[in-house]
Amino acid sequence: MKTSLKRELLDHGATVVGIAGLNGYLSGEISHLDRAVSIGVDRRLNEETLALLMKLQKRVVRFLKARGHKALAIPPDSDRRKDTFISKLYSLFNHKMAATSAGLGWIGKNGLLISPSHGPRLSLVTVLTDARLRPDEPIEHCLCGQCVLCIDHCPSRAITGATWSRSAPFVELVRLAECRSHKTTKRQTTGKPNCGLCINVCPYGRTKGYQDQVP
Ligand code: B12
Ligand code: SF4
Ligand code: SF4
Repeated sequence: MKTSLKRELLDHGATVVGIAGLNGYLSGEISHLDRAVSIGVDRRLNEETLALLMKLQKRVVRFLKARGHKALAIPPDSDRRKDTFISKLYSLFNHKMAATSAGLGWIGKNGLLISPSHGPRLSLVTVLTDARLRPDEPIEHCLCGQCVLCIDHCPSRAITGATWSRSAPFVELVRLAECRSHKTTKRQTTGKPNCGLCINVCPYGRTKGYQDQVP
């Protein structure tokens, strides 16, 4: 079942797919759905990408429900969905946590999921399920090494330089208030809310010429 689900998603636009085992890590309301299908696409999170991610989620939900399992799709822009009863559950879940647990990458110094092949350039989405899919191997440690490019380039000096590991996942990596306020100022001055310099400078997953900067 796992192989055919992954194949179907990769054939329809997913860049990477992993299965996470989240037993013991979920809040009570969703703890019965302790497997996660974590999906990444190598595109920035714009309207088109949101549509693709949600189409992929629908495929997963159809696939699992047709085999008698429960499935809960957490939308990619979970913080912007506040209109339905089910949306109360979204804030209980974090796509990066599913992705590290599914072996798709680690959390970099920039606070983002870093995939060895695509760096921080993946937009993520998750479907939780009770199907007994065999989990992939989680990633345990940050592989940023001595690199400090994102720290040096962050315009709001929001990146602290701390290092993530699965055993200490909630260290303060990014001072989110600083990041958020930089983006608000940017929206006021340029009309565009996003910054993403910490994505652009990361050597992981950059096109050739930049590969030799990988620490
Ligand atoms: C809210 C939010 C923001 C807020 C942050 C506020 C906050 N308190 O987190 C703001 C507006 C600042 C923001 C900014 C950005 N965001 Co944002 N954001 C989110 C959102 C909606 C929720 C994040 C969340 O739950 N945070 C709660 C805190 C507690 O978790 P965290 O620190 O983020 O992550 C920790 C856990 O994952 C933990 N962890 C990891 N593995 C494991 C394993 C286990 C077992 C455990 C227990 C924990 C654990 O370690 C992480 C680091 O401490 C997610 C979508 C989602 N539902 O996941 C997108 C998301 C995280 N954002 C994303 C992006 C792209 C951005 C921006 C680049 C946007 C931009 N272009 O400017 C910036 C990047 C800033 C940065 N360097 O982090 C992407 C990240 C993709 C990636 N490759 O990582 C996401 C996943 C959206 C998506 N669907 O793709 N964001
Ligand atoms: S999105 Fe911009 S301001 Fe926020 S952490 Fe990344 S580089 Fe810094
Ligand atoms: S720029 Fe360097 S330190 Fe920052 S996330 Fe990428 S590899 Fe890690």
